[in-house]
Amino acid sequence: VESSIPEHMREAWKKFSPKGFTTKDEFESEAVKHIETTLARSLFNCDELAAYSGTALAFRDRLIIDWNKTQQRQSFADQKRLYYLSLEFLMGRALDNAMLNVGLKNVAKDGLADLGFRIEDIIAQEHDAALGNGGLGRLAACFLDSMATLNYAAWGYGLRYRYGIFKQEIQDGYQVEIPDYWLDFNPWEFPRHDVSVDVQFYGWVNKYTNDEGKQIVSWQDGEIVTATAYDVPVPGYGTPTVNNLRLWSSKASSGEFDFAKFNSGEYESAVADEQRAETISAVLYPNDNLERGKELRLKQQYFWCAASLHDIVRRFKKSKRKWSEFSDQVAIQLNDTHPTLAIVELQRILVDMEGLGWDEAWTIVTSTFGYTNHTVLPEALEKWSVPLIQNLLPRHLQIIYEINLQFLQSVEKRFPKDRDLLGRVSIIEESQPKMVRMAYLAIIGSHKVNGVAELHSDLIKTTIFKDFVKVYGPDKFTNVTNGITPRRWLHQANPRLSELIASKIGSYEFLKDLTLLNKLEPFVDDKEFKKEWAEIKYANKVRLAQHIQTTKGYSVNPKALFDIQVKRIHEYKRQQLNIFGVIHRYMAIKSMSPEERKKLVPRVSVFGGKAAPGYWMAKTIIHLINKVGEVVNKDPDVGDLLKVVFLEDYNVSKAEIIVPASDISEHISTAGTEASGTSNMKFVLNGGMIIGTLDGANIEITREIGEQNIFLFGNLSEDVEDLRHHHFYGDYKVNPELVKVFDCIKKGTFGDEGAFGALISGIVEHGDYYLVSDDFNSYCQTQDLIDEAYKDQDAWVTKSITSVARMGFFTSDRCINEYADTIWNIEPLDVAEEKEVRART
Ligand code: GFP
Ligand code: GFP
Repeated sequence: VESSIPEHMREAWKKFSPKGFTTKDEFESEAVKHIETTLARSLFNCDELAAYSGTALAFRDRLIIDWNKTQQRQSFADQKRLYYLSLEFLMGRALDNAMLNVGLKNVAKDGLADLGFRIEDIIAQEHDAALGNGGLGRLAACFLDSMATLNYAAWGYGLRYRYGIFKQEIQDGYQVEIPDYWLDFNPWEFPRHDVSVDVQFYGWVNKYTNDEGKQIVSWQDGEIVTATAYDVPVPGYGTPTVNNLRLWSSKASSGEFDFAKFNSGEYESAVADEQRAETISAVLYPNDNLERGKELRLKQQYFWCAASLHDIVRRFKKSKRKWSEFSDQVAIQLNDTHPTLAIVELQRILVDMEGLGWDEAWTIVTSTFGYTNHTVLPEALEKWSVPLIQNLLPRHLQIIYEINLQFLQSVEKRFPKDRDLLGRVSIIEESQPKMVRMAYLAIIGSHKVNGVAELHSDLIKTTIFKDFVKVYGPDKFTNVTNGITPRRWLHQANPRLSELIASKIGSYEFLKDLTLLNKLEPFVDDKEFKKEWAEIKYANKVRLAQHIQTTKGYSVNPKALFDIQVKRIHEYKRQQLNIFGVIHRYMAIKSMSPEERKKLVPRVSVFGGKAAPGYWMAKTIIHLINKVGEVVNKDPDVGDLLKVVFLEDYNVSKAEIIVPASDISEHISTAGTEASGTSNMKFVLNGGMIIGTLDGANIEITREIGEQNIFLFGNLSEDVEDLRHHHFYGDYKVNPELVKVFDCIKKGTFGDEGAFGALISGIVEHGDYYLVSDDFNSYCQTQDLIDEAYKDQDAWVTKSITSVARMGFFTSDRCINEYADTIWNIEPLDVAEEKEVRART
C-alpha cells in the first residue's frame, strides 16, 4: 500500500509503537500525562471531571492500540465481515465497560485512589451516549459487545447525532423535554477526516445511450453533503478484539460552500447553507412507534445508508475481488426498516456506477442483506410518500419502481389467478399520495427476515407479512430471540452478584458462556449462599433508595417490596394498567383497619421512561403516575405501605442502578404487541422476579426458568382479536374494580380529573384497544399472589437463584452466534496467537 512505512524502516517504528499500560504505575503515568498535557490542568486544578477525562483518555489509548491491531488482523484475514446498520446505538457510558472488558478496573481503581479519587465518583462523571430510544437501540449496543467478545469481524454503522434522546424533566407532574447536547467532551470517538463520503440529494436523472450504445443513467445536480466518519472503539470482553462503530457526521461539502455568496457579502447565507447540511445528523428522532414521515428523517436515513454503503464498497474493492464474490465478503444486517434505502443504494452503485447488469446486481444485493423486524404494530411500519422520495432521491424512486415491477411480475407468474395478492404485496401502496412500504422493500431485498422472539416471529408470518410467506415460502422467515450482554447487565451493573456467582462456580467463565450459570442450581439449598444472595439484593435496593433520596428528596424503605416498570412509555406496554393497579391498592389500604394494614407487605412502585414528545396519551400516563405519587406518598394512612416513584430521565446508566434492585419488575404488554422485550431478561438475570403477560420473550423466559418462577397473568395473544371485536359488538362492560379506580380519579383524588379523561374514555368509550379492563382482574390477583409469595423469603430466594441459574439462553452471545450461523454465514477470527503474545508481554 502506498502509504505504508518502507519495509527497512519498520523496525524503528515498531520500537516506538506504544504498548499500552498494564500496571497501576503505568496507568497513573498515562492518566497524569493526559491531565497535564491534553487537558492542560495541574495538580492544583484537577477535579473529578478532569480525573475522569484523564482516565478515559488513558483507556482510550489502550483501546486504540488493540483497535488498530484488530483492524489490521481483520484486513489481512480477508474473511467475510458483518455490517450492522442501525439508526440507534444506545451505548450508555463507556469507561466502566472498557475497564472491565480489558480487565484493568482494579488497576484503575488503585491508581485513582493513589491520586485521591474514588473510582465510582469518576465513573459517574461520564455523560451517557444516548443515541437511541429504547429496546431497539440498546439491543444494537449489546450486539456490538457480543460481536467483539466473540471475535467476529463486525462493524456497526450509525449516525453521530449531536443531540441524543432528549433529557426528561418532570415539572408539576408533566414531562418536559430538554436537548441532550452530549459532545462537549467525548474521548471515545476518533474523527477520521481522511474518511469521508459525498452524499447527493435532489437533482434529476439523465438517461442516455453513450457512444458504445450502452444505456447510461446519471443522477445530476442537486445538493452535496459530506459525511465524515467518527470511529468509536468497541472492546470485547477478555479478548484482544476491539471492533469499530463508525458514526457519520454531516457537514457542507467543501465544494458546496458558496464562495460567490461569500464574496458578494452574503456571508450569513453561506453560513446558513453550512448549518443546513449539519442539521442532517443533528438530532435523534424520538420514536413513538408511529410513523410520522418527516423529510429530514428521510434525509438522515439516506445520508447514513449512502455513506455506509460507499465505505463498504470501497473496502471491498481494495480486495480486488470479482463482484460476484461480494456477498461472500459482505453481510449487511438492517436493524428495522430504517436502513432499507441501503438496498436501493447498493443496487444503484452496482448498476449505475459500476456498470453491472440489473439481474447480476440484484442477485448480489439480495444475497447480502438480512432484515430484522421489531414490531407488528401496523401504525409503526415505515412508509414514505412517493412525491417526497421523488423529490429527494429521484433515481432511487426509479429503482424502487423497477424492483417492484420485477417482483410483481414474478408473483403474477406464480399466482396468475390472485389479482388481489399483487396489490397486497406491492411495494407501492395505492393511496393518496402513493406510499412506499419500506418493510416490503426490505423483505424483497433481503435473503432472510427475522423476528426477535418466537411468538413475534410466528406473528409476523401470520399477520403483517402473511402474503410474503405465500410468495417466498416459510424458510425466508426465521427467528432469533433477543439477548443481552451479561458483561454490562450483570458484571458491571451488579458486581457483587457477579463475584458471588464466580466464587460459587469457580471462575468468571460464565461471563463468556452464560449457560455455566446452571452450575448454581446445586446451591439452592446452601444456607450461607442464600443469605449472601439476599444480602446483595438488599444492598442493591439500598443503593436505589439512596438514588431516590438524592434525586427525589424523599426516602423509601429498602425492606419494602420493590416493584419496577422502566421502559419507554407506550399504551401497548401498559404503564396505565400498572398505575391503575396502584390506585386500586391505595384504595384498598385506605379502607382497611390498622390491624389489617399490619399484615400488608409494604411496596415501592417505581416507574421510569420517556414519552415521545408528540405522544400525548403517553404523557398523560406520566402525569397520572406523578399525581398519584404526590397524593399517596404523603398520606399518613398509608405511610410505608405504598410509595409511588417516578424516576426522571431513565437511561442506560440509571438502568444499571435500577435493574439490580428489583424484587418484581413488570412486563405487562397486551399479548401479541411487545415483540420481545429485553429488560425482562436483565431483571431476571439480576435475581428479580417478573410479573408478565404471555408476550414476547416472557414466553421463552417462562420455558427456561419454569412456570413456578414467574408470575403470569392476562389474556393470550390468540384471544386478543375476539376480545376487541367483543368490545364493539358484544355486551361489553368495564371491569367493576377498574370502574372504582376511575371513580376515584374522577372525584379529583389526584387533582384535576379532566387531565386524565382521555385515559379513561379510551377504555370506557373507545373500545379499550389494549385490553386494560379485560386483564385488570387477573393483574390485581397476581399482584396479591406476589405479596403472599414475598412473605416467604426463603422460598423467594430459592426462586431467584433457580431463575438466574436457568438464564443462560438469554445472552446476546447466543443470539449473535445464531445470526452468524443462520443469516450472515460468518466465522469468528482466531485470536489465540494474539492472546499468547499479550500474555507473554
Ligand atoms: C481500516 C481502518 C484503518 C486500518 C485499516 C487496516 O480501514 O484504520 O488501518 O482498516 O487494514 F479504518 P478501511 O478498511 O476502512 O480501509
Ligand atoms: C423494540 C421492540 C421490543 C424489542 C426491541 C429489540 O423495542 O419488544 O425487544 O425492539 O428487538 F418493541 P423498543 O425500541 O420499541 O422499546
